[in-house]
Amino acid sequence: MKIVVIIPTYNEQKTITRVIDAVEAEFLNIANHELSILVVDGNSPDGTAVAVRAKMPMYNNIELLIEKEKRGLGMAYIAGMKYAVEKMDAGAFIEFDGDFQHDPKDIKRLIAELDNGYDYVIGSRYVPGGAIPQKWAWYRKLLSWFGGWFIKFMLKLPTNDNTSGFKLTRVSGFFDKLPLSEDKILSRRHAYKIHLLYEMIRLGARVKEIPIKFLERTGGASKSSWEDIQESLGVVWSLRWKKNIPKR
Ligand SMILES: Nc1nc2c(ncn2[C@@H]2O[C@H](COP(=O)(O)OP(=O)(O)OP(=O)(O)O)[C@@H](O)[C@H]2O)c(=O)[nH]1
Ligand SMILES: [Mg+2]
Repeated sequence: MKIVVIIPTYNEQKTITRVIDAVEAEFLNIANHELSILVVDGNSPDGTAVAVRAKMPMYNNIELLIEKEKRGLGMAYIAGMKYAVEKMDAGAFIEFDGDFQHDPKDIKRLIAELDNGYDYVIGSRYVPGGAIPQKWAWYRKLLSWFGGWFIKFMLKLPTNDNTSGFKLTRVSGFFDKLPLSEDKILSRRHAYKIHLLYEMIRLGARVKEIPIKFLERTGGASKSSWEDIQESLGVVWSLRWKKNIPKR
C-alpha cells in the first residue's frame, strides 16, 4: 500500500531536515509498503520550505505543499490529507509533527497494526508504556491528562489518548467518508483532532492505541495556545450536544 507521512510545519527550519532524514532512515526498515513524505508548510518565514526543497533531490519520495499563509494545524492537515489521497494515491496516511516530538522509530509500529487489520492506529501517551515529557511543568501534565479524560468522558470514547498528534488513518471506508471540507470541520486548529477521532469511531473504525513516548521539542517554538484549549471545549460541546455541526 502507498502510505504517506504528512508533516505540517510552521517555522521548523531548525528541525525539519533532521526529521526528514530520520523518517527516511526508518522507511528502509519497512519493506512491504511504498512510503512517502508530504510536508505541508504554512509559508514559514524562517526558510522551512527552502530546507525541505534542499532535501527533495536526495530522496525521490518527498512532496512539498506550501499554503498561502499559516491557517492552523487542522487546515494544514486537511489540505495534506486531501493531497495525499488525490495526488499521491495514499491508501493510508500518518500524522506526524515536524518538531521531533514523535519518534520516527514508532512509524513501523503503527504500520504493523495497519497490517494486522486496524483502520485507525493511535500513538498513545496514556496506555501502559506511553509517556509525556518528564520536563513538562506539572500544570501542563495535568492539563494534558485531564483534557484527554474530559474528552473521553463527554464523548463516551473508548480511547485513552484523545489529543495525540501521531496516528495512522486508513483511507478506504474511512477517510473517504469523513466530513473533511474546510466548512465542515469543527476546528481549523489543533482541536480538529477531536472531531476526526470522534468521526472515525462513529464510522466503526477498528482502533488500536499503541504506547509512544512523546518527546521534548528539540528546537523552534510551540504553536499551541490557550485558544486551542478553548476551541477544544467548543468542539466537545458541539459533538456532545450536536450543536453547530454542519450537515453532510
Ligand atoms: N502548516 C502549518 N503547520 C503548523 C501550524 N501549527 C502548527 N504546525 C506544525 O504542526 C506541528 C505540531 O505543532 P506544535 O506547535 O508542535 O503543537 P504541539 O506539539 O501540540 O505543541 P508543543 O508540544 O508545544 O510543541 C509542528 O510541526 C508545527 O510546526 C499551522 O498553522 N500550519
Ligand atoms: Mg510540538
